[in-house]
Amino acid sequence: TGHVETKETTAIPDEPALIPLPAQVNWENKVYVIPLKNNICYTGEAKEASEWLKTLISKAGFAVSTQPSGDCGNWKLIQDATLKETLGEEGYQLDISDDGVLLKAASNAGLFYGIQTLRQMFPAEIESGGLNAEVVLRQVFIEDQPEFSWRGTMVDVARSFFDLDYLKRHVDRMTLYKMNRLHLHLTDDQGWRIEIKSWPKLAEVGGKSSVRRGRSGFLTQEEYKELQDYALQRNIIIIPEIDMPGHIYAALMAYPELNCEEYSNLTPQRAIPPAIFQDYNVGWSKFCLDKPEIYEFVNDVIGEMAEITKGPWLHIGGDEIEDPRYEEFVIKADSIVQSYGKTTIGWEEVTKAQVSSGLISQQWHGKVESVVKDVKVIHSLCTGLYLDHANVPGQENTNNWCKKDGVSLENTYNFDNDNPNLIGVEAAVWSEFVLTDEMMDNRFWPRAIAAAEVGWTPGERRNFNEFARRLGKHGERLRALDINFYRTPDIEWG
Ligand code: TNX
Repeated sequence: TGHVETKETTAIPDEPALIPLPAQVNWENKVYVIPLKNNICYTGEAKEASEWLKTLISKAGFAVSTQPSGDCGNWKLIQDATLKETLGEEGYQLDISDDGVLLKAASNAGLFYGIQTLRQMFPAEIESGGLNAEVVLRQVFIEDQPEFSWRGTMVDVARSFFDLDYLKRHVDRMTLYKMNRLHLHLTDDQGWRIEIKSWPKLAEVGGKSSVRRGRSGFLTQEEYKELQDYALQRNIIIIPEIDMPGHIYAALMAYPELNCEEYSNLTPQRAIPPAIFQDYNVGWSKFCLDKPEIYEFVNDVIGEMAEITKGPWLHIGGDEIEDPRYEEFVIKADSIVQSYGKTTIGWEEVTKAQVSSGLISQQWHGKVESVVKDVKVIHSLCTGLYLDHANVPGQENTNNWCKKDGVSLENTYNFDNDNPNLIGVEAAVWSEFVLTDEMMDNRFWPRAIAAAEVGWTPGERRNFNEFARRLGKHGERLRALDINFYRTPDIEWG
């Protein structure tokens, strides 16, 4: 490598712009100069973390070896479950001193997050490959853990399809900001995006359609599992959503017997069957809830999704539908989910029904008063977290029903939700108008970074202007990662 040994006087670098801001940070006016040869020593289950760290350090051009021992090395990784008491499930402690770097956590997740913090202390060029410059780390003591356990994004792959490659890239981007949940909106009127072996026409027929100008396709179960494992290695759990009993036309098109009437009466276009639905209206399609076959369908589909899903949650949708049998449906679907050992998530409407108390409600307009006491809540309120809305007033190809002027970076950042049952935040992008990878990037980034900080950093430490200053310094890194992020005007992008 082209590294040179330390000069006598090394300038102290500025405080790195860390996002999310750690719970507690003390910077020292000293540096640690990374030597040409490095040794990572690890204990407990930190082997995996040692590999992530090795990748990071070697990307910066240094030689690195790893060794399972607690008592050597200039980089020490300590995994110790008893640290859970002080650092929590996902927290970490990072100490950079004259002796080198010491990172401790109760879990692999905590170590992974500590490594993401370190990653942000390295020059942005490491994101695009090689780097050949002296790297000095500013000495620091950090003790950090997230305020919320749920720090997610939702990608609507149903209206317009986003494939395995894109979703892996999306996972990579989430890791840099310590996000840990990826919700896939897999089904809707315009398309069905996951292979179901017991009902093969769902993907065969429903996978071929999309919203107008959008992309079609579906994930095979093998691809879904590949994405899931890729995400899990990075501490991100996939939550699959099968939206029922409304938003279901793609399934009705594939299996007309799930309808009450001929679908020619059902599509807003009054098209001749089997027409595909490419339009934007919501809240018009539904299962025929009088038919017992519906529950065979639900049982089969939920059963297959439960089988291929490693995370504890299945999302049943449940949004935007009126039907006298709606509540009965939701209660039955919830118990089917539970019969497969999973926990149900639904859009907030599901809490109109007397569902199980363990269910998690995802709030999007905050209008439904739950009939279940103390139901846990994920915050996705459209006023701050519907990122299919415009970045600035007038941006093309955006939804605007929730906020005419769009959802600004500041709207995403300055949310306050003092609901004691809140478990976290999820930034959602619906894809009626989001038709390409570049457009999806532009909607998520940088607003999802604001959501990530809201989910992680304690409320009293958050300040929009100060966040905006740090965010600007991430411009170079986002470019190095080839993310087509929206260049928010008032940010000084470095
Ligand atoms: C509402 S919010 C929807 C989606 C649309 C979105 C467009 C919710 C649970 N459902 O079906 O895509 O608005 O912004």
